[in-house]
Amino acid sequence: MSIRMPFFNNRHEPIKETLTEEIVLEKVPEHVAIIMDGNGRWANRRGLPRIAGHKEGMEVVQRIVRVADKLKIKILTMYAFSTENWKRPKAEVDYLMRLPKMFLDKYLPELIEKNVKVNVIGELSVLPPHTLQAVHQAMEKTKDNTGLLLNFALNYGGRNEIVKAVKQMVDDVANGKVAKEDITEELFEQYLYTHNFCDPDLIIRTSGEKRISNFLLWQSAYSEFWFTDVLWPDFTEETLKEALQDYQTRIRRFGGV
Ligand code: V07
Repeated sequence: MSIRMPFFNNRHEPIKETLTEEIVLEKVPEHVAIIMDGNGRWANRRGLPRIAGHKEGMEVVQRIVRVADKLKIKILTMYAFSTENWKRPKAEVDYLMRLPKMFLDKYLPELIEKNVKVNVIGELSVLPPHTLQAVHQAMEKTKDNTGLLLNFALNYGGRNEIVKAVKQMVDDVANGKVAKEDITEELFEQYLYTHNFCDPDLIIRTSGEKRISNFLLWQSAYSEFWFTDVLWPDFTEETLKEALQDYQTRIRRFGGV
């Protein structure tokens, strides 16, 4: 028998008119990854500076963490900052680099209370020290938590990740730790940031763009994709459930029949 959950709006009232379908809890994807696009556009439309969109986007992250926790999603990976984002105006980059600490100052106690484990993937060595410190502290404080794995991609690029893995593997071949004959897909994966977790089952991208944009390139080989025109700051529990419902209607074949 399967447990079903009705849809709720932001006021926790069941939604009757628009969404009558339900979510089968046993078929909720284990790993959901999200490209949180459209924060700047959201702000522009309101005549606000772009950073106001990023701030609102940060609030939405926590709202979606609560839903993911409730639905027993195991891993939630959020694309917070790409290796391309350094090209943005310096003031915007400076603001973005303060968001991890802002988020953690505000929400780390709640994450700890919810048994959430915080993790960060990406090229972290070049981040400002204040950003690194906040992130390291959160990872340390939640390292033994066994609930939702909340994974932020920070200064992450898929090609960069693969090149980094290749270099490390070449080193290991040179120093005799690995024999060329032993290189397989399974071994290669051990060199990626994501070596501890399963590939994303579902990748969501907001704001109308339908591209992967250097996110989880290796890991998305068999992922389902779901795109929406909804801008990230407008993304709600209902939007996530719409994505999950669509996911549950798809037959996943992993290339077989
Ligand atoms: C950022 C808010 C979400 C929309 C996308 C861009 C702006 C949360 C974090 C974060 C990162 C690491 C961490 C805890 C929180 C974050 C950046 C941007 C750079 F350990 N939101 N958010 N980091 N945005």
